[in-house]
Amino acid sequence: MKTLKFTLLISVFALLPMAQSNAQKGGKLKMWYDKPASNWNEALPLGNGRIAAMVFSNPVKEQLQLNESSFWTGGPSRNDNPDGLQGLDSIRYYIFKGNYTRANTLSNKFLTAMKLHGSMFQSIGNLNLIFDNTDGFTNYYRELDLGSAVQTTTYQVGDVTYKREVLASQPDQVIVVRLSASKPGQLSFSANFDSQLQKSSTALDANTLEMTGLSGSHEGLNGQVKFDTRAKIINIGGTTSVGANNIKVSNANEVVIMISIATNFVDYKTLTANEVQKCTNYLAAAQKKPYARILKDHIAAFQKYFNRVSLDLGTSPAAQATTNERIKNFSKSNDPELVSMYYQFGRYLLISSSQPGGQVANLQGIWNGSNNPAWDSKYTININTEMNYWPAEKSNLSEMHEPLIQMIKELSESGKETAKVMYGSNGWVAHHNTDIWRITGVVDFADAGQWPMGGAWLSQHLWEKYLYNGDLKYLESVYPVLKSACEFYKDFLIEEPTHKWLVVSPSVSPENTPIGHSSALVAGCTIDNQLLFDLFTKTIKTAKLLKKDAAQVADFKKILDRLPPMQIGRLGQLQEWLEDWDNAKDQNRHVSHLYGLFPSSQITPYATPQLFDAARTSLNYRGDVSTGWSMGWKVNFWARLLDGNHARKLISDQLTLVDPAKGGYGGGGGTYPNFFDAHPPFQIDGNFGCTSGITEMLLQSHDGAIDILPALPDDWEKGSISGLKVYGGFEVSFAWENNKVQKITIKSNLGGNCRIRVPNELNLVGGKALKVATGENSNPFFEILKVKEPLISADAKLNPVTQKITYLYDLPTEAGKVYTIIR
Ligand code: FUC
Repeated sequence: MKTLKFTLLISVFALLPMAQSNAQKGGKLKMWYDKPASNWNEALPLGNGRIAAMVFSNPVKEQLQLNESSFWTGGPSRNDNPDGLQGLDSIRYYIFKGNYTRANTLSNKFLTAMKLHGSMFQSIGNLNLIFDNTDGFTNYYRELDLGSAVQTTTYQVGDVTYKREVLASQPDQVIVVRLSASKPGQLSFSANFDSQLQKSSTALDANTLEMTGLSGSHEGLNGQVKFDTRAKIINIGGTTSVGANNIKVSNANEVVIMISIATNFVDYKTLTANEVQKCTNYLAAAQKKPYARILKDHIAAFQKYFNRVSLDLGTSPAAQATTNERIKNFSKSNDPELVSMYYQFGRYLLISSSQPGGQVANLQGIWNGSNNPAWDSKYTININTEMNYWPAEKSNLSEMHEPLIQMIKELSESGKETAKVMYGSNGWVAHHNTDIWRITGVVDFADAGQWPMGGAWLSQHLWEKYLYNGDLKYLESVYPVLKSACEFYKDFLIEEPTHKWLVVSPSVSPENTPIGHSSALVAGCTIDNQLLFDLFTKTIKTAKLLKKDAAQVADFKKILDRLPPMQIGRLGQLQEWLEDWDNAKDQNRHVSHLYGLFPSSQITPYATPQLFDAARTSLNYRGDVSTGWSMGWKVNFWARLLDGNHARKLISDQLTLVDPAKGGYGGGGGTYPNFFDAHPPFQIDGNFGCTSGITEMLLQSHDGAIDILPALPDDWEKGSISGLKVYGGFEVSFAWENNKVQKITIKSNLGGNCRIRVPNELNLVGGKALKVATGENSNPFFEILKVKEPLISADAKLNPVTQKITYLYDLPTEAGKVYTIIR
């Protein structure tokens, strides 16, 4: 098929690709490499929230490993153990008797799912482009520009320079590859699809490839998700011809390939969409637009979110090296710009893997090359899924939070039956895992899965979102979910014999067995009590704000009053369990009892100094180096403990290069060459956790004020950040020098008192003095939670909590106005 046209020829040569000069390599927001990816953890991720690609950028063979967010094994399913009620009383009996082993056996028998432990997120397959004329390529360069979400590769063969650009467009719902060369007629390659799950892979015509397939079966549940994927090859110059299951392009000047993917997924209960129709519709619409237009619209849609926040921590000569070298050198060099790029990479990943109306970012976001991924690449909701969304509101990506809010609503539907069938309770419950089918039963085994608190943790996001947007209509839409979560615990909580507190039983402190015990199963562990304190407090607040359910509020209040207080144990630590079982040698990656420190704000330096000190002691025992997500969490912890240097140390631990060839599972987490967090293996939560943690080092708003530079490490003495969001709807930008705040700009979206805490004295612009703050903050979004006084072991030795010198100011604001404060 000949398509050479004079006008198009002109446009091609106007865009002649050039080899990258040294000055063009890298840049503030560009990850770059001087070699093609030799494995998946070197390939670069693109995504539009629904479809995604890992791009390998090999001149000889380009590989785009493709994902679609609804392509999971199995189909609509549930996994409640119907025998739950038969075993519940005995399990509880044995727990209170201290026979945890017996309780564990019974729990596995009566409560753990009988068959289904969650479906797996799978790979669609690959689009492969096998090129002629690539022998002896030179001047190789590839980059991912985080500022535009475009991946580019350039290389030279002889006197011809080749260029590839790849993007995943949100407005046009296609992945687009543009190939060009500095001389006409130089592009010759063959293109094909492959997949382990394919049913067919054919060339429909000389310009269209199609592959269809079906998701895999797992745990006896047949795969029911069908996909259709098509690649449209639009060549300028040259010819195309059809092979067995491929298309051969010869001597083209330029080629644009549009890839469309669709499945039959409608929602977690329904698989009736026509994937072929959807796939062709996306493609037909995209094809009407020239590449330049698709590129422009893609960049605009991406930057609408991405450009809201910019971070500058300074630069250094270390920033000249390739990204993999920089990660390798990080602990030995001064490379603050790698931190700001890593920070923005987290925001880039959230925009690319979680878009309104789409699926929640899973354990690998939306990027998975395996059909049997670690932990099924599903949703672990005893920390990991929540962590994915920690940066959403604060780093001004509120829209990206929506898929999670939707998933919580759906879990509140499916979890109702679980509550009834397994525990005979009202309301809804979810345990420590879920998947695209919104299963809410107990997966794996009791020591990990018997945690009926996944819904309680997720529900915190519903209220948290409100603290940023102040939108009562939104709050009203999620109130039934909060109320129903409380109703579950109202029925499910039982009285523990010693103090007559109300506790959750059976449960576990996520994935941690007290040293010396043979089972993790317990009653009333600290994280459960903290989660319930938050859940009931926030639900009561919501009901009051919405003027609803006064009688229920009174009931909820009684429950709140009977929850256990936090306890400080004999080692001066925050107790992880109801009993003082903590062990100074316990270095488990989960630090669940510190949920109260972060993401919750029950433990703060100003309101609860004893608990603050105990949390710090616990964290010191736990140690620093761990899996990727655990280190990401610890960055947040140390930021909340106002220790910027320790938080900075954890960032350094996290930015330790992990060799992708090593594989396996383990505690030595870090970062792969493509910046993906290594659990290992790849798990995206560590990326998101660290982005949240860096924000927390620079800005916090949970402790009664907007705290600016609460945990600045000594070596970030100069910098600026703009566009962050805090409680009360404020948008905050500021710059600092010599570790002192120079200038703050605050946009008030909701009005109300703006209380700021800063490390040095400041004035309003124009010389007007700021009012020194007194008393409680009148802004209700900054209300400090009043937790019970802790119980403290007689053996505990507490350390003093010394406060840094800070200045506290009040600034009355009006909605829509911007305020500038200077030194
Ligand atoms: C829990 C964690 C693991 C991993 C997995 C997805 O089992 O303990 O470290 O994050 O979830």
